[in-house]
Amino acid sequence: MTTETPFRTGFVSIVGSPNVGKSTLLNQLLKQRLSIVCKKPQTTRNRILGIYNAPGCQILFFDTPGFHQGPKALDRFLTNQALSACANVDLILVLVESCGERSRLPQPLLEVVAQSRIPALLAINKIDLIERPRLLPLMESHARDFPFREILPVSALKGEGLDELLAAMIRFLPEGPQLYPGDMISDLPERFFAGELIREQVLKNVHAEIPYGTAVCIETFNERDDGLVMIEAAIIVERESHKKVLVGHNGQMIRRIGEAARGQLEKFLGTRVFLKTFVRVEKKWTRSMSKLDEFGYHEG
Ligand SMILES: Nc1nc2c(ncn2[C@@H]2O[C@H](COP(=O)(O)OP(=O)(O)OP(=O)(O)O)[C@@H](O)[C@H]2O)c(=O)[nH]1
Ligand SMILES: [Mg+2]
Repeated sequence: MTTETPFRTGFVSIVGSPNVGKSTLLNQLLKQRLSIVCKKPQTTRNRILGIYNAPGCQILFFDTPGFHQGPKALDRFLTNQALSACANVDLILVLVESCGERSRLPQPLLEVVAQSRIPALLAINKIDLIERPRLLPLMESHARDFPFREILPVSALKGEGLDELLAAMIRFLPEGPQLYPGDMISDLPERFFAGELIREQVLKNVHAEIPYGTAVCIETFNERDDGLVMIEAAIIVERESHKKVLVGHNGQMIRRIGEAARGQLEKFLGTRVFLKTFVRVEKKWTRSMSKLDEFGYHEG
């Protein structure tokens, strides 16, 4: 008689401080560039669902904004997104860095994790940046500070330790049927990812504090019969001076952003894309709840 291994399905939230590599990890696990990545903090803004499919299991991952507390409506929105991800999931994966300031455990976030009573694993990311002998003391110290079920060293960037991490996560998932079709990678619409890929190019090409006050609004998204996808996107900034920087001398900057974004969009959508971008000033939108809502940052 053979006993079949039951199918496991569950929700896993990836949480942690800004810039620790949450989105890089999600992309590596899914082998898809689903969530935008940047060396600057506060890149991810929405809770992004990424679906991992393998024989015998389906994991529904939430990538979340980095947990950080600040005064603006946008800061509060980002923090709420991170905190709400610590409820109604089967497992919480906390991510820290292997060295530097973000190797410390994010205490306020861990208090929420503790209250949730949801099992938590810790992944220590960016182990490619430290000497191996430093790893064990770090793992021991984190184990003393919080009752993580398991602590796993990984490098999301280099793909190290990910099989072990996946195996550990699967052990904590409940038995249950597959919830989404096996070829689906997210529940978010393509136009959401279009906006994100454009915002990623703004983050990469524009310096200083400007990207933090930037949102992207997809005004039209149409696929023509011949397969060409026509996209019109407004890049929203807070000030006229920021608009000047984004447009650049003779429109050079906005052209560079548009061309790079179009390339990424064509890869993501697997088809030709016509992209028109323009810059619009909306004063103090990061302080306004109604504007946040308008630009796609919905609570809940
Ligand atoms: N050396 C090294 N760098 C990494 C690793 N994982 C991520 N990074 C880099 O860390 C930076 C931040 O990565 P993200 O994935 O955007 O981090 P995040 O936690 O999603 O950041 P927010 O969305 O802003 O909270 C990027 O420059 C990544 O390339 C890693 O394992 N090793
Ligand atoms: Mg991110």
